Amino acid sequence: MRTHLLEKSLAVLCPTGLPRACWLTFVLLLPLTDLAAAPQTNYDESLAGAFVLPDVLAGPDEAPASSRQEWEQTSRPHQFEMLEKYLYGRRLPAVPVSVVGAVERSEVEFDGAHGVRLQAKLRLGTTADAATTNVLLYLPKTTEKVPVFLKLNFRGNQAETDDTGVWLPTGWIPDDTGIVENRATDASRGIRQKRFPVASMVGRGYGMATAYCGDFFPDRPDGRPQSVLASLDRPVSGVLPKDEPGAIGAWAWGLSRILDWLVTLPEVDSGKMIVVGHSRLGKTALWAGACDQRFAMVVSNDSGCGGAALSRRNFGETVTVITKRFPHWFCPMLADYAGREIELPCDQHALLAMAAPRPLYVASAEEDRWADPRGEFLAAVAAGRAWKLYGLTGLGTETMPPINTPIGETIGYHIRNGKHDLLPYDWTQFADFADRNLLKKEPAGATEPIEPDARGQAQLKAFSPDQSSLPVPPPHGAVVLIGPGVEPKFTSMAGGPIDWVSDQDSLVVTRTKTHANHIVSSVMFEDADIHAEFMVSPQAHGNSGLYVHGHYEMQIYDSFGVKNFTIQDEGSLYRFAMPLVNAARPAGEWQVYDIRFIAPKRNPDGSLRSAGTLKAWLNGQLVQDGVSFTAPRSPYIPYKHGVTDYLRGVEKQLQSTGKGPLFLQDHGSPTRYRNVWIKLLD
Ligand code: GTR
Repeated sequence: MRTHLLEKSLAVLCPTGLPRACWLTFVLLLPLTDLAAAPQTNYDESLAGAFVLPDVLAGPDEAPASSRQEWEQTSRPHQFEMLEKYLYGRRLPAVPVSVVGAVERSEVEFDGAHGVRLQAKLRLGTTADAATTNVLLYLPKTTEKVPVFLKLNFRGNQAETDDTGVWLPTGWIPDDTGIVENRATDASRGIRQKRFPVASMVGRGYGMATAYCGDFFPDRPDGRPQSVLASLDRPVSGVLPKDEPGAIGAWAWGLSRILDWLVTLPEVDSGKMIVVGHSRLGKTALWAGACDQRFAMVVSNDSGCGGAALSRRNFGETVTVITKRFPHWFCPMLADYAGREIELPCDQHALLAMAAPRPLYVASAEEDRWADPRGEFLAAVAAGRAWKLYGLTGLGTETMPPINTPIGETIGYHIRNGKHDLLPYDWTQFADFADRNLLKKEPAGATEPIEPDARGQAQLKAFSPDQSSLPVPPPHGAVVLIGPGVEPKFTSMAGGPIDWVSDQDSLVVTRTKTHANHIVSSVMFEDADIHAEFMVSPQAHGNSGLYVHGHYEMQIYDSFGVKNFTIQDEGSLYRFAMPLVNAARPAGEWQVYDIRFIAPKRNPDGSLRSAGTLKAWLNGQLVQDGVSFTAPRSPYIPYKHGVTDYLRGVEKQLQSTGKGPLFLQDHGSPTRYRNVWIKLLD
């Protein structure tokens, strides 16, 4: 068994594919890193240390489970017990959950899509001092039962959305924007809404539920007396038992109590409830999924130390640091292992293995080194043995994937570019994974047409692009017009090769005096979602633009900070529609447009069938909200100014088929473009 164990760990330690013998020598020659002596946070992969992981399949007699029965009856309970004893404290008992007053139900509209909002105040227990929590739930409008994502939040439900109908919490919340002297005000509405993309998730058929973690345990070292633990008759002061649960135990218990209520709702598919959490609440989601197997899928986002990341790796946050800074999160026993991680009888792969055989998703972020992305990936690799007992493939690889490349079968994983955060990109991957694993269907991209509505019209999914972190990876099915390693899919105005300057992954406008050296996409489309990242130059006002079909120009201009902005500033549909806000960034910074363009439609006799519309986001803000038009709107058009034979042909084709190109405009300024992609909607 020893050899087997060592080999297993080596597989975890050397995912780069070096010959095993070479790693064996390496491991045997290297003394185990003395983590206690590590003076500072280590971010050097070569100093992360070598270690042997405890056998995740081991039962109390150390024999590993060799079947799912042995796992369920012996090894899983043993591994669970160790996680209780050394990390999270004993699982708290269930209590009866009741609704205080009535459930509030309201119809809501987001981005043109209809949904339902439910709010309920839940009483947790029957005693006079029983705690309460406010649950916020959004559901799609459908007669079918829906799967629901449930997550706790950090700043109250009002912070997760700008929906003014959401109840303001009254309890203690850490100070933040709009949270004044630890109390929520209206100004805190929506401060964390990017972490809870209701419109797009509800548009995909998922319910979205949330509650404030502080309802169960205020997140501070002295929060215990105000926590649910008091009403559950647990000690809240003095020397605590070593295996006494802390905030993570209380938060996980809270998730289960919310689940008790959610599964009673007729709109909800009780067998498809997904627990998700970010950071400390990602650790919590994993522990909730371990404690409560009614959660059908478990999602950890950037959960790091004490979450998905292996504690034996000396990289980023350590047990020493976390138990000092956050003594209230874990049970007191964990602090005894500060600097002695190597002696912990279990490691975090055991926490991940608790989700088996259910689908598990682990997400990391490239710049979130504190959470140790590689340690999270390696834990997912090592946990895979539990799924294997069910004949299931976990990640299906031991090689860490490149940035923004989701992988895995029953265990999903991605490492996104950017920082420690929960972003729409992460949510898209969770929903794609849930589509495949829970709903057993191929994911429909967020902008794909969906089923025809009652009038037989194809409806489009709600449009709310992710502009949170640049560059934004092209979604499934997008055609990349400018991108790394891609030959630009543009021609000159004459239909020949372009002369714009290629610089790394970007293209820079080659200026002409006549301002007519535009480039013309070789991809033609009728309706499309268009994504373009650009950087304006201070020269010639940074003037450029995205001419959709050559007739509608989303303006690019050096408009940063302009107060009295006009119909010619950045964000405008040039000389036709004002920007809703000035969202322009300074010259020299990368900016991003996402445009949903629906072309006007004509009958065969040329008469108008339906107007066109355009919706656009600039740098995370909506600048055009469905402006409609029936005829070309740009005063300068490439079919007139600087026209060529090639463009005469393009114009003819546009008239007969409704399909045209995207032009990137030369207006005398060396604007830089990168990561331009287009998703056809026709
Ligand atoms: C950090 C902590 C991490 C992580 C994070 C968060 O300060 O060190 O373990 O949980 O907080 O929850 O945002």
